[in-house]
Amino acid sequence: MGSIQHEGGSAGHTADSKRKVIVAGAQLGPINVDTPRSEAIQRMLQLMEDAHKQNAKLIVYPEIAPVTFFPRHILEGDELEKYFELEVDGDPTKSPNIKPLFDKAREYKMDMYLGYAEATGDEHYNTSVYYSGQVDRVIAKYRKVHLPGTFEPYERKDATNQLEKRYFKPGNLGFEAFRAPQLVPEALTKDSGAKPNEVDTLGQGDPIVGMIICNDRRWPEAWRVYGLQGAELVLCGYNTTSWAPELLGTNEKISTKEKAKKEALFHNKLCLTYNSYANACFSINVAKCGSEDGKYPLIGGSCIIDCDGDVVAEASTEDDELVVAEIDLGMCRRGKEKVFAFEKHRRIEHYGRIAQQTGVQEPEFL
Ligand code: CDT
Repeated sequence: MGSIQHEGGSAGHTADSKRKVIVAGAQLGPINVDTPRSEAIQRMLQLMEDAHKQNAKLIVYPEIAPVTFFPRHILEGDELEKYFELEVDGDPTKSPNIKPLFDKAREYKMDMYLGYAEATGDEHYNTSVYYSGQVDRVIAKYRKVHLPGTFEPYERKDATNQLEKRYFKPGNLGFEAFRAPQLVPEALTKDSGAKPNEVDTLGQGDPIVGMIICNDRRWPEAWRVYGLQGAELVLCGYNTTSWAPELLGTNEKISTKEKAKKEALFHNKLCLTYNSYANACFSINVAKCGSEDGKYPLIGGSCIIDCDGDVVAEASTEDDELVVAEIDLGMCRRGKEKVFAFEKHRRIEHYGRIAQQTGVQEPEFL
C-alpha cells in the first residue's frame, strides 16, 4: 500500500484495535492557468475511484485543489473570481464546480477533505471542508489562519508572488477539532450513555480530527490547539513553492533550484513528522505539485505520518498519485498517555507569551 513504505513505518498495528482505517492522500500534479476546471475535477474523481478500489474510507485533497495556485498572479474582477467556488446557501455540496466530488464521495460512502477557494458573496477565504460520506453531511469547515506572503506584489517583475494576504481574509473559525462519524466501527456514542474524558472512554469515540492548510503546518501552535482537543488525525493540503527568493530569502545553502527544492522538502517533512509526534496524532498531508505553467515549481512529498513521527507512505512523483495506508488510531494512546500526557506534564504558567505576544521581543541589551 502507498508508494514508498519506510522501515519502521508499519503503522504499528495493535492486534485487537477497532480503530483501523484505510486512508488516502490524493496528490495532484500541476494545474495550469488554462487547465479547464472540469478537467482537474475529472482527475480528482479518478483518484477517488482508485482510492475506493483500495477500500479507502477517507480521501484528502490538496489546498485550493481544483485550480492553479492563482495567488502567485496579480488578478482582479472576473479574472480573480473565476478561481473561487461561490457557496449556495453556505453549502459547498451545491457549488456547481465541486458538486461532482461530493456526489461521488456520497456514492462511495467515503469521507473527504477538500481544499478550495471559498466565496461567501462578501468575503473570500482559503478553505477546507470535511465531508462525511458515511452520514452524507459536511461535518466541519476550516478557513486558513496563517496566510503567507504579501498584500502588494514584489517590485521585481519576474518575482514569484504569494498574494494570499491580498486575496483572502484570515480564517475566522479557529482550530476546532471534530469527530468523524462512523469512520471506525464500534466507536462509543452518546446513545451508549458513555461520557467523554473519563479514564475508560478516552480514545474510544468516533475519531477526533483537525484540519489545517499549507502554511499552518509550520506553526506548532496550530497543531497544539488540536492536540489539546485529543486530535488523532490532522489533515493538511498544501501548495508549496520551492523557488521564490523574494518570499523565502536566499543564501549559499539554497543557491540553486535543486538545493532550494531539497530544503523545501526537508522542512515540509520536519514540520509534519515532529508535530505528529508531539501531539501523538496521525497526519495526512497532500500536495499540489510539479511545475505549474512550466515555470512555477511546487514540491510534492505527500505523505501519511504516524503518531510516532514515522512516515508510513510517501509519494514518489510530482504528478497525480495516490498515497494509501491502513492506519490504527489506537496507536495514539501511547503518546497521549505517556510522554505527552499533557495533564501531567504541561506547565501553562510559563507559556503565556505564546498567546499574548505576536512578534519577537528581545531581552534588554547588556
Ligand atoms: N500555500 C502556502 O501556504 N504556501 C507557503 C509558502 C511558503 S512560505 C514559507 C507554505 O508555507 O508552504
